[in-house]
Amino acid sequence: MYTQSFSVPDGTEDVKSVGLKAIPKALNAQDADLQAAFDARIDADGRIEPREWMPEAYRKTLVRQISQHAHSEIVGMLPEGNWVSRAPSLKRKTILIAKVQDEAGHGLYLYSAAETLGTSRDQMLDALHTGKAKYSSIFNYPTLNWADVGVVGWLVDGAAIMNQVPLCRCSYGPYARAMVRVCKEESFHQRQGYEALLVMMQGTAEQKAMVQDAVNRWWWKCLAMFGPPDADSPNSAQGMRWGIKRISNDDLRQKFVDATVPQAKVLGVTLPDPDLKWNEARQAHDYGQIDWDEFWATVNGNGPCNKERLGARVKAWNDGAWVREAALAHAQKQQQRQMKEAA
Ligand code: BYC
Repeated sequence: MYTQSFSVPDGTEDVKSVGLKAIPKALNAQDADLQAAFDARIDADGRIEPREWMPEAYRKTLVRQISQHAHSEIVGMLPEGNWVSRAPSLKRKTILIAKVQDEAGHGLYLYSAAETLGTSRDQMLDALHTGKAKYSSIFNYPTLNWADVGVVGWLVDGAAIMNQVPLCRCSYGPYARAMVRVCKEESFHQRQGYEALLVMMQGTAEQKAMVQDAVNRWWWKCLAMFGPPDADSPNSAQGMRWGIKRISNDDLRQKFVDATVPQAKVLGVTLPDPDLKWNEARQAHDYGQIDWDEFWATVNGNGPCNKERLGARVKAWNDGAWVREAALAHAQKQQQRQMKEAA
C-alpha cells in the first residue's frame, strides 16, 4: 500500500493547518478497495487512465508536474523566438521557426493531458500569469547571440530529452503518450542545435570563441535543470513510487554529463568545469559543485529574465483576448444556426 500517498495535502485541509503535514484520512471500505486496485496497477507497471479512480494526491502531483512542463514549453519559445528575425540564413530561419512551433505544440499536448485530470487550461494559465506556477529555470537566462541558439538546441534540448524519455513510461496514460511525440521532436531539436554548432566550429576564430563562450554560460544552468539533488528533492520519492518519475534527478544529471562529454570533444569545446573527469571506479564522470543558491533564486523569480518572460506571456494573453472572444462568438453563432436549422 502507498501510505505516503496521503501525506500530500489535498487542498481541502483547514487553513490553520497549512504548512503542516495532512493527517491521513480514514478510508471507507469502498475507497480502500479502489486504493488497493490503484496500488496493484502501479505495482504491475500498468497505466492509469483519466476516468479511473486515483488518489487525490496522485492527481495533484500530475497536474503540478504536467502544467509546469507545459508552461516551460511555451515560455521556452521566447528565448529562441527572439532569434527568428535574426537567423543567419534562410535555412537556419526555417529550422528555427519549425522548432519554436514544435514547442507551442508540446505546450498544447501537455495542457490537454493536464486537462484530463480536471483542471482547466484557464486555471493553469492563471497560475502561470500570477506567478504561482513554476516553469523551468533554464528559460530565465538570455540568448545573447546566435551561438546561444545552437547551444540551447544542443544542451537545453539535450537535457530535456534525457529527462523526458523516461516520462514516456509514466504511469499516467495521457502524459506518457504525449511524451512519445514530444521526445521525437526534441530529438530533432537537439540535432539541429548540435549541427549548427559544428558548422560554427569550422568557421573563424571569432565564431569558435562565440560557441565556447555560449557553452561556458549555459553548462551549469543545464545541469541545474534536472532539479535539486535527490536528498533535497521533496517530490522525488513519491513521484518515483507512483511511476510518474522513473529516474531520479541526480541519476538523470549524471547520464546527461556522461552523454555530453564525448559530444563536446567532437565539437571541439571545453566544458567549463575543472573537476570534470572520468571516474574509473564509478564508470561515470565526476563533476563540480552546482550553484544551488543561484538556481533557487531563479526558480523563485529573481533570475535575469524572469520578469521579462512572465511579462511577455501576460502581454500575449491580454493581446489575444479579442481572438478568444471572436472565436467564442463565432462558435455560438454557428451553434445557434445549427439549432435553427434542426428545429
Ligand atoms: N526549474 O522535488 P523536485 C522543456 C522545482 S525542458 C524550475 O525534484 P519534481 C523544454 C520543482 O517543480 C524543462 N523549478 O520536483 C526544453 C519543485 O517545486 P514544486 C521542462 C524546478 O517535480 C527545450 C521543487 O523544485 N521539463 O520543457 O519531483 C525547449 C523541488 O523539486 C526545477 C519538465 O518539466 C527547474 N529546473 O522534479 C523547450 C519535465 N527543478 O513544484 C522546452 C517534467 C525542480 O514542489 N518535469 N524544480 O513547487 C519533471 O521531470 C520534474 O517536475 C522535475 C522536478 C525533474 C523538473
